Amino acid sequence: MSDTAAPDVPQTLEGWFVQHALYHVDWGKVRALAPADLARIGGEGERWLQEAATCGKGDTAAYAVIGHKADLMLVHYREDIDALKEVEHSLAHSPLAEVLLPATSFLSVIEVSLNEASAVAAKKLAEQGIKPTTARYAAAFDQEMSVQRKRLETRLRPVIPSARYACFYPMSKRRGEKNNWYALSGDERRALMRGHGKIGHKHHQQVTQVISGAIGLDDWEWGVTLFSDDCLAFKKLVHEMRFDPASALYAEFGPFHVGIRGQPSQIGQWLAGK
Ligand code: 76R
Repeated sequence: MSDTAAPDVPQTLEGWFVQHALYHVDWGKVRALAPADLARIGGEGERWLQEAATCGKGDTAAYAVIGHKADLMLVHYREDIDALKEVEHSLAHSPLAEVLLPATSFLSVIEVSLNEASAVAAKKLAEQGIKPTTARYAAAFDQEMSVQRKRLETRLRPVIPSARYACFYPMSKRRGEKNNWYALSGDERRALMRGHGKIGHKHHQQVTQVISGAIGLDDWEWGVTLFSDDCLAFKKLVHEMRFDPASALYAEFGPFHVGIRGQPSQIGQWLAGK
């Protein structure tokens, strides 16, 4: 399929499919377990998590979530939706699931916007006098996009950053009567995203962000996952962005979840309250 059909729809590249899966731990049940059963579930939990994290194509990380919205957040990066279903299903059938209750989940796919790159490519082709409706234009445009894909491969299929803390929230762009992101022109959206990127870039030493697109996949339009060794950096970054027009006028936010990264070997101890 050609990438040239609708010039004002931002071009995007997609990488890993992502599931944020949040669970409550049934602590009453955990406390009532015989020590041998607790050890068995902890050991199997470690094995399951280790296997999920080393699946070959993708990654899995576990976070102990602060607060009552959930206790455990699993973040899965996988090649396709089928592989996400597989990891979800294998957990449902593992001993660890005996003490877990589903809280919520979010399905998305890692996305890098080519909004800037595609505008530059379109301009370049226009300057060469290549008309947008021609096959030559489609071929040249697709060629440019495949160059971008190679350049961006490590951002599209990353390993989950090893930072101690993660902050996950879903968001959408506003479609209000007055402020409607989708009614803006491409140039207006690009200008706003440039301002957004500039603010984001000021924080890039402290925070790694992974943006995943969920339009057509889940109830919000994007998943935002921030990773940092300093959880105050989440507050500073998100606070500053609230004043930026891209967020101040056009962003709607879902629930925030903050968690502390745990290694597979820690899950047994964690369940045991250590
Ligand atoms: O791809 C890039 O890194 C270039 C610039 C960029 C884009 C295109 C960028 C930079 N973002 C982009 C797209 Mn972002 N981002 C968010 C949030 O809380 C809020 O107010 C909003 C949630 C944060 C915290 C954040 C951080 N970004 C997007 C999109 C897709 C929109 C679209 O395509 O229409 C969303 C929904 C979104 C939301 N962004 C950055 C950051 C940070 C820290 C950066 C700088 C990255 C760096 O320079 O290393």
